Amino acid sequence: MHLGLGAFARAHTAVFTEDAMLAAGDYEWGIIGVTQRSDTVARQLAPQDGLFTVAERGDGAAPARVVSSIVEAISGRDTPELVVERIAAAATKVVTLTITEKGYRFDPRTHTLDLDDPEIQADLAGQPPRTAIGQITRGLQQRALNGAGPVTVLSCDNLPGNGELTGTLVRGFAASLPTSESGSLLAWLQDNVTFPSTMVDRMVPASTEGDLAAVEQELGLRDEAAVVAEPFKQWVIEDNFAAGRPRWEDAGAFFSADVPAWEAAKLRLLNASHSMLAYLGLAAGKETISDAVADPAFRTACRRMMLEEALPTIALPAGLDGGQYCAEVLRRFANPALGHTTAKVGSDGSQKIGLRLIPTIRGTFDAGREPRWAALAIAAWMRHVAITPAADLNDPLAAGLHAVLPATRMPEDVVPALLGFRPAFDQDLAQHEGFTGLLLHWYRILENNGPEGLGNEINHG
Ligand code: CS2
Repeated sequence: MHLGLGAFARAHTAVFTEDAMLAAGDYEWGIIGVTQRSDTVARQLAPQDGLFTVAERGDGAAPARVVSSIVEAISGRDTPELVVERIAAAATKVVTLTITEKGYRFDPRTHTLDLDDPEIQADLAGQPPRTAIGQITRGLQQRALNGAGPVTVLSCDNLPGNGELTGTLVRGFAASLPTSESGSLLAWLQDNVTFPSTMVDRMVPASTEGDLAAVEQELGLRDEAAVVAEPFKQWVIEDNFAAGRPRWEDAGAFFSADVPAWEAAKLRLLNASHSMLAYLGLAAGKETISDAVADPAFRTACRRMMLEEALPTIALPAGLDGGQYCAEVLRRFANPALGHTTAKVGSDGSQKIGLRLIPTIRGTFDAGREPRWAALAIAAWMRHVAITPAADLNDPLAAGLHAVLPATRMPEDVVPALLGFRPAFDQDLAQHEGFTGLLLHWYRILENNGPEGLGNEINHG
């Protein structure tokens, strides 16, 4: 099963799974894909028997290929009962997830299930479950009743300790059910379900009409569900499976006991600088990440954030060369054929900045230095929030963010107001004078000096 059948899952999970089957000659596997918020992909894949194209873009791109590992595509929104039934089926051995940060419905400060979320409450009250955590837990509950045996739940989202977090959320849901149900379910989960952590990496933009037309040219077939992706892909997985799995290692996945370190490195180097380039790019009217990283000043800011602030505050996993990794990240961002938009990477900022940038900011302050560059990324996000009308801000917390914004939009008002937005910033950081000072410095430059002035300030910083 795969929950969250977006472009990323098709270009990553589905490709690794097909490659594993091909390499191992083990064709016993197939993916039941579940779309979460809309049924578009399920509708696109159904008449194509689940087949879709992956077209690589950039240096070293392989020819377009048709991927056949998805055997069924269903809409979690329209047929939640079917999702529960499939998770509960004995044939299901692994449930993978790419539901994005906001799909987990967790409280970012406590890393526990957000029991105030109305959809979680409705799922707990017994409606056909609409949230991913509700679907998984109800599916596991049914699985226990069916006696369908152990299963692995494998989060593939950009979250630190994604396996442990998913386990906590599922157990949190189970524990909030009536006691007549929760006790036995919690015991069953303990004995039958594992939640390994993973680090996933591949840049996969949303497919455009132009991408579909190019694929049609290449294949001679119209594919409504085609995806484009960079040639690079990586998957690091903790080997803790309850009930068998495809031999993903034969497809190039790497099994490691050190997934948290891989995940921290990826989040704080790649994803943090991705977000930084997105908000700097948006401020300067640049449409894509490759346009943003082509700006020498933005590239400098990004590189210095990684090398001077993020790297010194991360414990790298064995085998990862930090300097090389950063250079490789910048090279991948520069891929002009990918068309990864700053708007897309800049979406859901409230869910991302805390995971990607705040650990670097804390670590740098703790080491007695100023996180100048990471603060620039946060200031650029703040300004993006402040100048984008709430209705256009692509963020699940857009209304809440706009509710705290002052009417004046003066930097000295906006910065403290957004720092007071508790889902994003803890109180100690919000009251940190040094941090406020850095944010105000950059915010004023963004506001008053324009992209050129910003460039000058970066170059002289
Ligand atoms: C990006 C990621 O949209 C975003 O926030 O930073 O989706 C990024 O492209 C992937 O994590 C790359 O593996």
